[in-house]
Amino acid sequence: MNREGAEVTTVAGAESSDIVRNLTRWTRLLRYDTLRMISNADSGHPGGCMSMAEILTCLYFEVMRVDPRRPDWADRDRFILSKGHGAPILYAALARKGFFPVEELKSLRKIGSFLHGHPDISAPGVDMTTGCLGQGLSAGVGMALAGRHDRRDYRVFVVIGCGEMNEGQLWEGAASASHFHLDQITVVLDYNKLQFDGAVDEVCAPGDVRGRWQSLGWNVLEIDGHDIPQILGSLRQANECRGKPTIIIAHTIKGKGVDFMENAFLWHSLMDNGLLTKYVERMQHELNSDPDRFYAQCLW
Ligand SMILES: Cc1ncc(C[n+]2csc(CCOP(=O)(O)OP(=O)(O)O)c2C)c(N)n1
Ligand SMILES: [Mg+2]
Repeated sequence: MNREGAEVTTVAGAESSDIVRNLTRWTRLLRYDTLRMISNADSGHPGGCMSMAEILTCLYFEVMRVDPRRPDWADRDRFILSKGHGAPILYAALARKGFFPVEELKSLRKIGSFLHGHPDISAPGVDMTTGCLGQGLSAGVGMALAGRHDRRDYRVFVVIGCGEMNEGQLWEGAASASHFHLDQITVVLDYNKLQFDGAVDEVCAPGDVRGRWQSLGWNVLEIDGHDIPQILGSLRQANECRGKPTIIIAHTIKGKGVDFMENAFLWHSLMDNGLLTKYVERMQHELNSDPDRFYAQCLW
């Protein structure tokens, strides 16, 4: 049973293939929304959005307890996109979940829009303003301590990037989450091995990533971050872990799903909008001609 009294679905088994198929569809749509938004805004960070598409889909469409009609609901699970430059795919997930109309996605980075280049709490469903790397986990620790104080059972999910591990404040948050036994915190590391201007190992090597978190007392899980059953399984394991926070080291590919973007660090930011716009048009055409009418009804 889950916290709302409903039967918990298991990762393996007949019914789970429906769940996986459904989540795969949402992931594809979020990728489309994100690329379209960035192409429309002529600005943004596509590579790091593509690498966490499956992770965000699983969180918003299967795991997190949220209610789009009540974005300020006190018992909602909290989500912090600590790698705030990945905002477009968070906005796509929030819009598709129903926090605001999908039409709003057109306003990314436009004057007057609440869809800023980096997440801001003025957007419905955004729990924390981010963009300055390294701060999200500290904010998550505060939220988890507040939940404990108020005797609420919400969970706190934080997505961090691998270049973000260069930020000292991240490790202050990691140490305090463990010190206070905040088992309601789950961090997902989008470990795509690239950051802004090259490979993380060349810019400033993070060292033994698993060992660093373990040494601070964290429960450490390691998965393929594009494998939906593995993501679901690890998130459920994290929810069941008691006495310590969990980090899921999700091995991913920057730019995943877009041939010219995969593992190309220059696509951290928008490299060539002509190329991206053509790709989005092709993607739109493919989704439109998909036998699954689901996509045709969702395009914008
Ligand atoms: C404190 C701070 N320093 C520098 C930046 C500029 N910056 C934006 S994204 C980025 C690279 C982040 O790499 P990573 O965490 O691996 O993100 P991903 O590969 O998932 O996009 C940098 C250095 C920033 N946003 N905040
Ligand atoms: Mg990275």
